[in-house]
Amino acid sequence: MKLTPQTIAGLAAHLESAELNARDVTKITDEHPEMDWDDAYAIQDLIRRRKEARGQRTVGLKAGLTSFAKMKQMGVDTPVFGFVSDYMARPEGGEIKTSELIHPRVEAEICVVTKAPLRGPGCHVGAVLAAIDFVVPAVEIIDSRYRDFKFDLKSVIADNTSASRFVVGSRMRAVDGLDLRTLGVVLEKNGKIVAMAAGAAVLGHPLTAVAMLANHLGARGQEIPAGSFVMTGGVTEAIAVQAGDSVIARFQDLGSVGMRFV
Ligand code: 0L1
Ligand code: MG
Repeated sequence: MKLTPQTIAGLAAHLESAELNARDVTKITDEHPEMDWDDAYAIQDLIRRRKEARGQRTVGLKAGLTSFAKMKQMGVDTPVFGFVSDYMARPEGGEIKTSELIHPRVEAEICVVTKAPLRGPGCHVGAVLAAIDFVVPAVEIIDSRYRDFKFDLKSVIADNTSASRFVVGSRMRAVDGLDLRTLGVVLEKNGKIVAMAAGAAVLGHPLTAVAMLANHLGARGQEIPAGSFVMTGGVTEAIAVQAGDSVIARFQDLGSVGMRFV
């Protein structure tokens, strides 16, 4: 690691304050070009501990930048991992207040809930399939704290991978009845189709993202615990939204997930 514990604590406070006050900031590697990957995840871990110390529960794990469309959109080639907290959840069909956000974007995601722990190294799609309790659809609302979504990978990892809000659909399905690679997703904004893809857009198979997460955590002596909600990443590029917009993501076999931005 290249940053001191004091600098890491200062950057965690800086980024979390930007999130909670809906205020954008410049990417932190501008001031700290020496920051390495461990520093980036240490800042994210500290943001998580700050939230948990205030009583906010961590209710899920997320993989981001996993689809080819998103990697192209953001000009990167590696997935990133983060977490979601209880206060970020919004009900299906509910309202999302844009005054609490900086420049939200939506992405449709295939998600899973596990029934057995997953630990790398060596975790693969087969192990993930065996550990899945059920599959659910969701829409993630990302909101980079960085001005104009301009960042590099280390800065975005520190910023908890732009996690902001999420809406989970109400239909859960057993994984053995689904082909997650060919499962189609259509994303509509204000009644118009704005993006579409199949599950294979996420790293060839969305569960590859879960295996990569388990391997990432395993390298740090951690695991995906049984009962975890895991978001595998947007199947399409993220779509900008503003107050007045309605969004609905239609998932083949999994139902739809809708919300309004106010
Ligand atoms: O969930 C995601 O794919 C977001 C990853 C962070 C990059 C971004 O803000 O687009
Ligand atoms: Mg996402």
